[in-house]
Amino acid sequence: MTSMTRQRTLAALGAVAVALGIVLGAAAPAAAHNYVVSSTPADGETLTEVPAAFDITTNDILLDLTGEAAGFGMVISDANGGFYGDGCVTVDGRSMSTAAALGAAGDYTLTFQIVSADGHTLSDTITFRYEPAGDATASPALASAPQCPGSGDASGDTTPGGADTTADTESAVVLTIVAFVLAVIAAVSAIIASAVITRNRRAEQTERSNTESTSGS
Ligand SMILES: [Cu+2]
Repeated sequence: MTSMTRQRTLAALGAVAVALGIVLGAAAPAAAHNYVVSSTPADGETLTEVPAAFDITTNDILLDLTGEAAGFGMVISDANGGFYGDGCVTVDGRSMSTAAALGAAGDYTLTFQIVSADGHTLSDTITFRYEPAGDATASPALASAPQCPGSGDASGDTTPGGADTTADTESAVVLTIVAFVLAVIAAVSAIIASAVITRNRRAEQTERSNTESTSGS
């Protein structure tokens, strides 16, 4: 009977451990940076035609809090410092895209910035070659990186630094909420565990006294 009680206690503690594990396990991926799982073009790829769009897909949801792609950007440049495209990006779930445009054949760089699911801003580059077959129409190079029309906000601050500060604040808020939720779960788990142990101890004592009184009579 005692071993049965112990098993019940262990089962209860196990359930608490599993519940905590699920919560921590769910929180862990959310706290990691997103990473790129695919892109058009792929890093090092040679394009023979201009694709419908340039896009980046990551492993997790992109954090587009304003719905206006704040903190997101894609810049296409050639080896001579010329820029292409309209500077506008669309964020949709795990992906970000921009209308594709390229000039003459040559080496290009796609520089991008995203806001991770955890609120951190990440940027990286993808290099690729463009070797159009036949007489493809080349878009004219722009002297500076294009700004998406209508993307300028009230502060006018679209620099990566500005986006970074906002992202860090958002990240701190998210981490605080996660820490609070974990603390509440830990407290509730401890209360449940101690209640189960106390109850089982009482049951054990009752069983023991019952056994004693039975054998005594
Ligand atoms: Cu991060």
